[in-house]
Amino acid sequence: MSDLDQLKTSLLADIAAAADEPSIEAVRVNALGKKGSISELLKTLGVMSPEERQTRGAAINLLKNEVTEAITARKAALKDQAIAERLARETVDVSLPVRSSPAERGRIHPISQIVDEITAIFADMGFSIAEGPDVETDYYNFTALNFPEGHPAREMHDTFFLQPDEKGERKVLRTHTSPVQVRTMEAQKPPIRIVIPGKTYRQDSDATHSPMFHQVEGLVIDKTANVGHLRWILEEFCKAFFEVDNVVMRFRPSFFPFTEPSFEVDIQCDRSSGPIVKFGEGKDWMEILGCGMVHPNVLRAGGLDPDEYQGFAWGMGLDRIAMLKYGMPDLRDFFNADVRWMSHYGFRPLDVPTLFGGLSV
Ligand code: 2U9
Repeated sequence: MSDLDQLKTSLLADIAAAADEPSIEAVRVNALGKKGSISELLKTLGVMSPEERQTRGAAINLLKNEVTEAITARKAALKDQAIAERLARETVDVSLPVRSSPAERGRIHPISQIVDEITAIFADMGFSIAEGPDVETDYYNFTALNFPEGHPAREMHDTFFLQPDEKGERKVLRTHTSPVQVRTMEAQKPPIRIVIPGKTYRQDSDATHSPMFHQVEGLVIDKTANVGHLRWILEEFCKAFFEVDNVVMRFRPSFFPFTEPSFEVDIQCDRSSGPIVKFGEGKDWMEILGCGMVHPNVLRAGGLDPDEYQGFAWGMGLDRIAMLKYGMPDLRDFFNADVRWMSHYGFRPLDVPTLFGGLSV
């Protein structure tokens, strides 16, 4: 057997034995690469006599073509084999449920949803949103709101007090969002039309009370604001919020230090069918908020002359309203950070409440 035949036999055996794409590439480099066995033979063509080149040169070229063809064919076969193996390995179970992305699984907390709904309603009536600090001075939380020093109304609020600071001043966690209205009156000239959603704090804890809870309050101040305007605004609010065409409201006289006269407002409803109360129908009454004309002392504390300006304000607890509207039985679940509760009661982030698109979809 000639040396060329021997080489051919050995290379064809290597080609047949190559079991994967990297192995066949190694065989190619050994034979046809820069220093490969066939490439070395081709280099000898230059020093051959013309006769020798015709016979041995032709034989070397033939060997090169045969080996190249064999490598190409084996490469293609190994590539097909690799694809077939990968397809067999990477099976996809199309019957599995589609895994939703975190953005789709995320939920808006019912309290945030209620705040968005209420601010959408009041923004539509021309109100702005105002905010203020959770840690307040005794002055803004009580004194400016006409709570006299040592008055029992201060005790009623079950206040959380902070340690006194270096000046001996004892700050509080605000017991209502009303300090924000006083701060706004000081900073802004009437007409004022604001709503204030926010966290509030009182020492109280059971199935319907949490030490941290949420309120939305509202304030209107100008030269002619009166109880008729207040009533219309609250009626429009209730119709939009409870998504009904009509509400029947009842104003009962009440007492708050910061308003005079003061009222508690009930709306007619139907409580006969379980935890979700129906509004705009029925024979029951439910208290939903308090309101009144701003007390002259409070106007003065805000830097306004009660002989020139007057106004009205209202306040409501959001947590109870959220429980009523969406049928959640226990307030404590609101703050347990349980994702199962959130995926049941939460709202989709892209379903932003608007008056034209619907508040709660
Ligand atoms: C200023 C003047 C007046 C806000 C008001 C109420 C009536 C009220 C309660 C409802 C349930 C608080 O969460 S709750 O316990 N609030 O009944 N709030 S009038 O009156 C103000 C506020 C600020 C300067």
